[in-house]
Amino acid sequence: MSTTGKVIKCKAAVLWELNKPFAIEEVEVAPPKAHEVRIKIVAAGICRSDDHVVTGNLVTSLPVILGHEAAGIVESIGEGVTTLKPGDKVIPLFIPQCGKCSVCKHPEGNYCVKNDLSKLQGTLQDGTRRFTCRGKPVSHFIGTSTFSQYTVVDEMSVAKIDAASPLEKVCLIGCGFTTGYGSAVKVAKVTQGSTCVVFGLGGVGLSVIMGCKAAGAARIIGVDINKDKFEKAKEVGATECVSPQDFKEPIYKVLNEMSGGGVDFSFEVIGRLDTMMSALLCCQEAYGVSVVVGVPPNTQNLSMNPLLLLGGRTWKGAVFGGYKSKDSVPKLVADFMAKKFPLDMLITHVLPFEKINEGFDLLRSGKSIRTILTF
Ligand code: COD
Ligand code: ZN
Ligand code: ZN
Repeated sequence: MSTTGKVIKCKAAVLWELNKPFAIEEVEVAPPKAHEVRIKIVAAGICRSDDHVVTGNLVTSLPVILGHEAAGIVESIGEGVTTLKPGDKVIPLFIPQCGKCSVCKHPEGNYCVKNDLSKLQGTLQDGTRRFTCRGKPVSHFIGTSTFSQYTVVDEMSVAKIDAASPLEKVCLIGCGFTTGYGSAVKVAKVTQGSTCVVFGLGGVGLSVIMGCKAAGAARIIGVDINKDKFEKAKEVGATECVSPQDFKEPIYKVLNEMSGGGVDFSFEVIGRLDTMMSALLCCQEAYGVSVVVGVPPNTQNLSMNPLLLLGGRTWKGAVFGGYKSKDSVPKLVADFMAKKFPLDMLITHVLPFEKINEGFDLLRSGKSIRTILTF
């Protein structure tokens, strides 16, 4: 029996209160309106930013269905949808690509003005919600809400991908992998033979390393206070790894010495102000490029001496690896299918969706790189 045009009752992980476990609830998912798509989620990764909502560091209205790194299959489409049809394999996009705004029209910009990351309104583009639980409307999260068996997204927030792609792996292209890899190849534009430093060796940091390697970097130095992270970092391409705790001198000085005067490219993939400054200081003062990938909790500010930039350093940042989402995700999936980069090494745990709280415990204890929930 077709579900097209009908409300679907299914299971979703609902966050009712901050710092509380998710409740697996029966929710009602309304059919897609015009220019919207309803998706059956097949696999979803757990990302640090989801946890930032649970802890209150990212503020959105509750109750909410989190999750933004996933892959699934189109169940039905609303009026006027032209880029997708039922049965298509897809990846939801937490940064949309409307194709019409000044950012979408700019050759380099990817932070489409229709994004909900800067506002966290908790609705789809028309300002309303498609989820209901226990008679109450439930908020969306950055236009995706993938911790649900079914979700509704705007057409500008979903990309069609290769029908042969393994959804339980390519879901990582929906956030973690792309954020890291693009920060190296697209945002920093790492060059052949260069020296790179990556602060933070979580899933995103490892993806930065993969990008540096793909771009032909000669040296890739991993920095982390947890030495358990070094082995995997070397597996994906780090040529050496250091812990700041092993040195008396500040880590930027150690890195300046190691590189003979400053590195070509540095990346902050932790989300801390002190390591953002270390990353800036360790790159060469005349031509070094430092990329901010992590976001610190709350609205912390950094004060810096502008002289640090006057010599010619570049300090930049981007979300989603600077990629225009709807255009780039299908290409990245094709690159994965062509074995241009691995994703398996980022996946440390696979759990049934119902065990989502266990997955978050693994993230918080530092035991997992990425946990994939299967539906
Ligand atoms: N010095 C060195 N290493 C450290 C330090 C420190 N002081 N503190 C922590 N670390 C290490 C940890 O041991 C860990 O290995 C690593 O840093 C961080 O890894 P994870 O696993 O916590 O994080 P990731 O790799 O999953 O993600 C990191 C981000 C910084 C990218 C992420 O948390 C973030 O800030 N995202 C926001 C940016 C964004 O694009 N958001 C959009 C949707 S996600
Ligand atoms: Zn994420
Ligand atoms: Zn746009």
